[in-house]
This record gives sequence, C-alpha cells and structure tokens, in this order.
Amino acid sequence: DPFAGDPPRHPALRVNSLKPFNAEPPPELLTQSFLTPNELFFTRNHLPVPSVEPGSYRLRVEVPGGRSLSLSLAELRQRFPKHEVTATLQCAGNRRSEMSRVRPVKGLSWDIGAISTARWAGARLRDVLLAAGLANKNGQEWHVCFEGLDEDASGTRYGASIPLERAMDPRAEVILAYEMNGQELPRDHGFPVRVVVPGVVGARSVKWLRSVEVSPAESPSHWQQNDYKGFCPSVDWDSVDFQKAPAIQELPVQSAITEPRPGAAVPEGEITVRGYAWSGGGREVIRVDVSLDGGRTWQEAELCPRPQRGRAWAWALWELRAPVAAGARLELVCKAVDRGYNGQPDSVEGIWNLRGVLSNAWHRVPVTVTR
Ligand code: MTE
Ligand code: MO
Repeated sequence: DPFAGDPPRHPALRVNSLKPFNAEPPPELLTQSFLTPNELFFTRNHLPVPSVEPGSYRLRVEVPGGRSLSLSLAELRQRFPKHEVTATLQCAGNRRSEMSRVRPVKGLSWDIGAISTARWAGARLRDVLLAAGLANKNGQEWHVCFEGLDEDASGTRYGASIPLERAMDPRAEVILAYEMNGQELPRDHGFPVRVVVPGVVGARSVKWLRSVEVSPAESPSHWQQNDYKGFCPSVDWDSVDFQKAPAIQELPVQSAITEPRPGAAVPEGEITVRGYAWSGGGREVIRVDVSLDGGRTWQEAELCPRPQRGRAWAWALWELRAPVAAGARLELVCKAVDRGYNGQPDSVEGIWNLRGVLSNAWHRVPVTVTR
C-alpha cells in the first residue's frame, strides 16, 4: 500500500477520498477563526504523502544561464530573509458538488470547504531565483516550474507552474514556505517546503517541493496541461481540447454561507447567517450581499475587520443578523463583490464545465424557521 506512510489526521475532517487523502473541514468550523487551524486546513493530495528526512532534504533550483543551486533546509532558512504572508488557498474544485447536481462532472465531490487560510512564512521565491543568477527576462513570457517529491507507481511526480513575472514581482509575495501558522509545515501540507502563490488557484502551490526550474514553457505536468482549465458548458469528454484553454491562475470572486446549513430548522426571532468571501489576484472583497428570499431582496452583510494591510490575499469572514418569523421557509443566498466590481453568477447552469472547476455561483441555502 503506497499510502501506508500517510500521516494521522483530525477526526473532524470530512473525507472525500482516503487514498489519496482529500478532506475538508465541516463548514461551521471553517469560519470559526480567521486563520484555519493546521489540523483542520483542507487537504488536497493527488498522490501518497512523501516521507522526507529534513536533514538530507535538498531543493534543486535551475535557472538558464545561471548556476544551479542545491539548498538544504538550513540554507533556505538562513540565506534568505523570512517573509510572512497571510493567504487563503482555494482548490479549483471547491463547491464542485453543486455543479454535479446540474449534470455529472469528473472530480472529487467537494462541498464548500476546499478553502482555508493560514499565515505562511518562508523565503521569497524572487530572492532564491536572484541568488541562482536569474538574468533579466524582461518582456519574455517565461515560467517557473515546480515539481513535488510525491510520485505515483510509474515515477510521475506532481508539478505545476506560474508565470515568471508573478514569481519576480515583490508585490505578488510568492514564497517557498517552511512554516504554517507559526509551526513547521504539517506533512499533509508539504513538509518541509511548499510553494505558496497568494491569490492563485491552490494547484500551483506545490507541496513537498523538490525542484524549481525557470523555463520558456509552462510545466509539462498533466495538472498544468490537461487539468485545471475552464470550458464552455457544451464541451464534453469527446470534444474537449485542453490545449485550447489557458491554465487557471488567478481565481474569480467566491463566497459561501457556512451557517446555517442547508435544510436546517432555525428558531424564530433573529437569524445569524455566517460565511466567507474571497477573490483571486489580491482583489479585496468590498461587499457581501445576503438575501433571505432567494434573491428578490438583499441586505449588506457585515465584514469582519481585515487584519492585514496591502493586498487582500486572505478571505473576509462576514455575518448578517436579521429578524425571522416562525413558519417561514427561507432561501438564504450570498454573493460577494471584489475591488474590481466583479460579481458572482446567479446560477450554476451557465458556468457548468466537465471538470467542475470554478464553481462560484450565488450560494443558496434553504432553511425553515420554527417556533
Ligand atoms: N503539491 C503536490 N506536490 N501534490 C499535490 O497533490 N495538490 C495541489 C496543491 N499542491 C498538490 C500540491 C492542489 S490541487 C491544491 S488545491 C493544494 O495543493 C492544496 O493544498 P493543501 O492540501 O495544503 O490544502
Ligand atoms: Mo486543487
């Protein structure tokens, strides 16, 4: 069993697949704190968790025309200033289960919890690439390819890439993280080193980082080339051409209701609706609108104060309290607006796609009010 060496996990996690391990926290725990506790952070593994002996760990860095580096964990910690960034990671498949209800899709059936937030710390990728002697690639659309230490039986490793421009932009804050919420990275989240690409789909934040390579082409990996792309609702598995669509990088604006849960009976008097909202590219969420009547009338939710300055790499948690009368059947709905005034689509039908990615329609939660 290639998964026999996987680490123990928290019993509260909702498991979507055991081997490889994929799990999300229950919605009501997700928004209990701004930073998701490490043991509750959603986990998305494609392969067995590698066992890494930290003393013999080396990170290979390859830059064309530069010198190749082989960095130990101690060198990564000592040679480069430690940079901290609070960032939300979201899987492209978050809320996929709502898409499958319209028409079946291929992929893990995530509910609304394939998203979590942590304070990450590590070396800036930019600093590491400069130390490797990266020459000026101005005006050229190069890429930084990452490979993980996790591999399947045939030796194929997880890989992904981001544009070099993002890697080198100091304001993009891409780091090679060795800490998560003040602790060393847990095994499920990439011990000893992972990439964290704020504002970008989780798939590019490669865990158990083995190598970093600057290249004129995107990563040749399956997960960069033939997955994590969006398509027209009419495209099916016979007609799909993965080379036609760009790889997902920044994600669209997203929000969901974490409390109450669909089908809940809430007591009359005052209802409290809670949830999260987030947008890709560091675009701050400026507003969350909530409806109690399926979208006919709206109220503005209260956003919890944002603890950090600069770009909004992390989600906003929000809350709305409203009076409700016994006997009512409510359809709670939420939708967020980001700094670019981008909104969410009102229904799933128009954004349905065969892989079930980018599922960000208005989130709808039916509840009844009891005496
Ligand atoms: N990195 C490696 N090496 N292997 C993986 O399977 N999964 C990716 C990404 N990095 C993955 C990986 C995907 S699809 C996501 S959404 C995030 O890791 C999830 O990170 P997490 O498990 O820490 O939440
Ligand atoms: Mo993902």
